[in-house]
Amino acid sequence: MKIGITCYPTYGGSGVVATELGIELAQRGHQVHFITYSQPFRLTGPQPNIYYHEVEVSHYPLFDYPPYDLALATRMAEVAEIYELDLLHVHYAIPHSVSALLARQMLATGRARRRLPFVTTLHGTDITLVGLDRSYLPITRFSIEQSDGVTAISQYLKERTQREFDIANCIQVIYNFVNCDLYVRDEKAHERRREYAADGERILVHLSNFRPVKRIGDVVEVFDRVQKKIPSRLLLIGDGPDRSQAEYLAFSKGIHDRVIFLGKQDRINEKLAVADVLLLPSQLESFGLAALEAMACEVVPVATRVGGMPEVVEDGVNGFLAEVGDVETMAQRALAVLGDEARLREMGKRARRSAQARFCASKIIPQYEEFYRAVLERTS
Ligand code: GMT
Repeated sequence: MKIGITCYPTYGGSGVVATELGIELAQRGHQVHFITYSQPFRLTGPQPNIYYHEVEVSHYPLFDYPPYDLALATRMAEVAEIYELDLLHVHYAIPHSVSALLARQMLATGRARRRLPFVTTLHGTDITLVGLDRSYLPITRFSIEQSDGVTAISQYLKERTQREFDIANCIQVIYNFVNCDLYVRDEKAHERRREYAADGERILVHLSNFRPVKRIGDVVEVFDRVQKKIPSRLLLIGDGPDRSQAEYLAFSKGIHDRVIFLGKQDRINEKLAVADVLLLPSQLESFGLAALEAMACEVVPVATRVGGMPEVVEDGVNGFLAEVGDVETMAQRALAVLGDEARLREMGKRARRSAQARFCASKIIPQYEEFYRAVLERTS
């Protein structure tokens, strides 16, 4: 198949999923065309079967708000015509599904007169935050309803979309995935630990885009309680609006020498695999991709019981769940495993087994292929 993929190419879970999906599809022989305003950050080099088409947005002085969605629709239609795409797959409803809808109409009536079905994958904040803003809700609902196929990354998100948007479409849950061959705790990970911590110290990690929904302050609070009892370090991977607040909190608690801000990173698999515990105390997660990536590396997640997290982390089995803001419980759970090597390793192995059994790319990518085939058949 020839598939056009659009996503937010900068830091964020939906862009990660879209890019990793494109890479996996290309490895399986499909031709993948990314249509985005900059190169997706996890697309690090040239790869067979992958093409990248940049969307140029003109900054004419009259445009206080340059119309990106229109430039995107135009580029989608152009790329689809020139490269004879079979379908578009957009990640994050706003504004991508609206642009795809326009592109589909342009091709249906323009000189090309060809069909261009599009699939929308809902990731979370496109529904839970942005989509429920009155100024976006009607058009988001419309573009979801107009999609030729809709998927959601968790059962929670599917149900919430159906409930709050009151839409009639059938939404298929296709869970997020991880490449279990790449995300692995190997011997090299053991050696790399020494870059961050001394022998005998534990490593806790957090990975996100540092937005308020991630509650970075709670990450520092939990770590502060842990490091008082067990010698440990905190690795913070990523960047975003709440980073400086976290830096100041660590400084004011006098633990900044134990907190390592790594910023935006490539090869996340290598960084995660050095850790023992992942902290993900989010206000809301429709899935919690960071938890899954950590679990594949045998890192035990300590997360919040919100959204789709319980579909990924089973409390007390392959990780821990606590209520939002309950930093005491999160610290206690982390201490319980960090202080018991055998329990830590056993739980880490169980976390990996869960990731392998349900969320490996090899299990999930065929579901997308099947979904595309069904859409193409339905719309032919
Ligand atoms: O919250 C983020 O990290 C970004 C956001 C996005 O759409 O880029 O993430 C959402 O999609 C991820 C990938 O499907 C999910 O793993 C996250 O749980 C989800 N975030 C929220 O629901 C807050």
